[in-house]
Amino acid sequence: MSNIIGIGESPRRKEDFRFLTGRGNYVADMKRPDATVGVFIRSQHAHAVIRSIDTKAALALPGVEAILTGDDVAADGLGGMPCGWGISNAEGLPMKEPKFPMLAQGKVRFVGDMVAFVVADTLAQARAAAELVVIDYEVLPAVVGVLEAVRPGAPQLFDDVPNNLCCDWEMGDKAAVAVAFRKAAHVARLSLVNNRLIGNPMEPRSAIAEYNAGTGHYTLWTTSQFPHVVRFLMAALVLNIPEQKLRVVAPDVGGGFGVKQFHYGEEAVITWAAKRVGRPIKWVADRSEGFVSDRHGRDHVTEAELALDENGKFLALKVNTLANMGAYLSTFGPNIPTNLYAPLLGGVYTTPVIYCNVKVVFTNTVPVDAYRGAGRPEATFVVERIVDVAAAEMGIDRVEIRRRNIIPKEAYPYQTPMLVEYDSGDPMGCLEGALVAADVAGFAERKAASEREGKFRGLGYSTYVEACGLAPSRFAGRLGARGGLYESATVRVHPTGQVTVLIGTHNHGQGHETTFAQIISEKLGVNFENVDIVFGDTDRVQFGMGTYGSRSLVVGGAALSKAGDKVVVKGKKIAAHLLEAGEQDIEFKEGVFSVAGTDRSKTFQEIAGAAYVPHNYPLEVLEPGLEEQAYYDPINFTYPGGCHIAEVEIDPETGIVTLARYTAVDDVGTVINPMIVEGQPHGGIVQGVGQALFEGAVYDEVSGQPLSGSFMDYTMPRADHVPNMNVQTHSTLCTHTPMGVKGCGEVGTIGSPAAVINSVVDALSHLGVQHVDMPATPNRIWRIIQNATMPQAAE
Ligand code: MCN
Repeated sequence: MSNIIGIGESPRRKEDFRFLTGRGNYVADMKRPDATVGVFIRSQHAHAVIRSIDTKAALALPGVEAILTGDDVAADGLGGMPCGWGISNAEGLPMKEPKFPMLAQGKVRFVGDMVAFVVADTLAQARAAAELVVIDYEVLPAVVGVLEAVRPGAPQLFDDVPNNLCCDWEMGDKAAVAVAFRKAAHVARLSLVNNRLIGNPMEPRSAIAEYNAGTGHYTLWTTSQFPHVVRFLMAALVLNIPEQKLRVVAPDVGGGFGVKQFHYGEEAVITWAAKRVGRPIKWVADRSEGFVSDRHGRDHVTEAELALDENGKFLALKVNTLANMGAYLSTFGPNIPTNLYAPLLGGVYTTPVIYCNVKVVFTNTVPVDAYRGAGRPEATFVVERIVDVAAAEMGIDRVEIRRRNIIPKEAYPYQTPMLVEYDSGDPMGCLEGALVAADVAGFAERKAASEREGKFRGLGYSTYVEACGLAPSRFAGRLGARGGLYESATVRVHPTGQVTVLIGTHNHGQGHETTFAQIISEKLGVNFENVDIVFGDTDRVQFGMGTYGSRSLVVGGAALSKAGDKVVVKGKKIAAHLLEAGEQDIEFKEGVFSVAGTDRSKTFQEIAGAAYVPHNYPLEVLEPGLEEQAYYDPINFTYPGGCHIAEVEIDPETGIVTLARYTAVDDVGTVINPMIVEGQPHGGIVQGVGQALFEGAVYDEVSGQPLSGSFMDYTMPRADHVPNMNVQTHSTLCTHTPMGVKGCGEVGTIGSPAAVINSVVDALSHLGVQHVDMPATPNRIWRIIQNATMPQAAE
């Protein structure tokens, strides 16, 4: 029976059966024969010189195989951890790029920095040995905040990085902005902090490494979003081993959210150590280790100014940001607060000139890199907050000021002043749709009802745009990317007509096994259950760039679509031969090749069979087999956008903010699977609500100790923190992706923090409150209310 499930349908997710029945294949559950266990010894100091490391007593313990330190790394002449993106300042001078050793050499620079690696027969033995390693530190003063790090006299992390400044980066037309500000009728100003976040995917990072002395091959199983990139970086730049002798497998991964899209030192150390020890090694991070070693996200301090004319039209935007890089440059680190941030400062508005300066700064904290949204939530937060500040100061309604400045649908494609050109969009349509969906008309009544109970109620808007589908390689190359950003797919049609897809993206929760199967089921007319999606294994899948930046459908899906087209082209050649017709006369529809205008036809299965049983085959013009591969490099980003409306209720007695209603109308282009396109924003919105109301990585400013190193001190949002959300789409088609698709994986985290904080500020606006920094915890809100009503009480 035919079961073609195509674009626009919502079948059950293929992958869920194995997850829901406990059959997932996670690294921590894997067992290798004769495996040892590895434990990292991490610095408990934020900044210190390593005077000596004494491993003698530890090595004497039973079961201990090896204890490796930075000296061993240096003795083997190995490289440091590479950064995949190089930025430069306005004069073209490259960023400061200090060495990031696999294991600390001479100095530690954050709590969690790796000092030694202990390998033993069992976890208990490895931990016992780690306890006996004596490390003599000379503790140095530490600096954790960006403002403090660039002050004269601040502790210096690296001798050759003056003022801890990695790069003084800029984008936009500074002179034109200055001219526009001189003409402004009003200037709105805002200082804000974008709080540091810890991703906390459900599955902690883990790895198993194995070396085969017979063949010289290494295998690394790792919790990664991009196994091919890990293989390339590790083989070519870190361990200097032949790339073809290294297999990297990223099997089922229990959530990534960006945290697993970097090449981590742990991966390199364990692979290197596996050869030295001569046995497989397994390392599984515990949750506390994740807090101080998973890359953190966000952490900006920003001053923004918006110039407006007397009618509330935006004339210019000026943004100065200090971005925290942590102690070292992670794989994408410097790219996030610069190239993924400044180009989106135009938002959905016609602001004609923009200037952005970003000081990228080293501090004694965990390295900072991409976390879901990566740069774009930060940009959206700046823009959507300052628009609200301007509206309040000028006495213009917040929807009205947006209407006056939003790019009209007819103006697309729209060239922004910050490099990017939005190909399509309808932000006004999203706004109008969201106003209805959120029942904004009924807000006054709901507010009055809250007031009767002594509560404050607020409504917040975020009309946002983002750039996803990373990335046009040419564009990225101009901006400092040290690699390409295309994607690859192979469609392997078996003799039975069943299909295996090999794709370079990685599925760690987004439903690729379902949506990619839908694309092929529709394109080839093959039953949905007869399409399998394979990813995450460098020995099985051709080189691919992996998953991040909501690129899997836009870039990977496009490669897949192209490869599927090639299969159809070849199928037509085979059909023409079998049906004794001209190739141009062959039509293909719903799995059947037919000669136009006749009843002569062959099914897809018959064609596949013939491809592998080429009796009577014109071999001089047709090769046997039916397998096609395509690489796709986009010509532009895609620009999903939309309008999010949050409604909160605040209890002034406790400061607790309750998210009462949440509405999102997102433009994600063609929707492949409506159920997944509802689920992705759901998850993203909850993460954005987490940033706005609960989460924040905090360090002690003097010692550099993390103060939020466990779930006791770092609040993740829970199911009862969010209401039923109203998530809808209002799509315009992307003009350059094969299926008109735009990404949807990050829209939730990008749109929501501003919507939530704008609603919190609205709820407190009668107290004269103009801004609230994230997270809007009960403590913070209670103090704000106390300060506004009884100034002395908050002290
Ligand atoms: N999709 C669709 N129609 C569209 C757009 C997308 O049906 N118009 C489908 C896609 O086919 C895919 C899913 O929606 O099944 C998400 O697609 P896409 O926007 O391409 O995003 P990616 O698959 O590249 O996922 C990455 C993105 C990012 S950057 C983070 S971080 C993230 C996220 O998505 N991490 C996640 N969503 C996550 N979801 C889960 N469960 N776990 C994570 O770690």
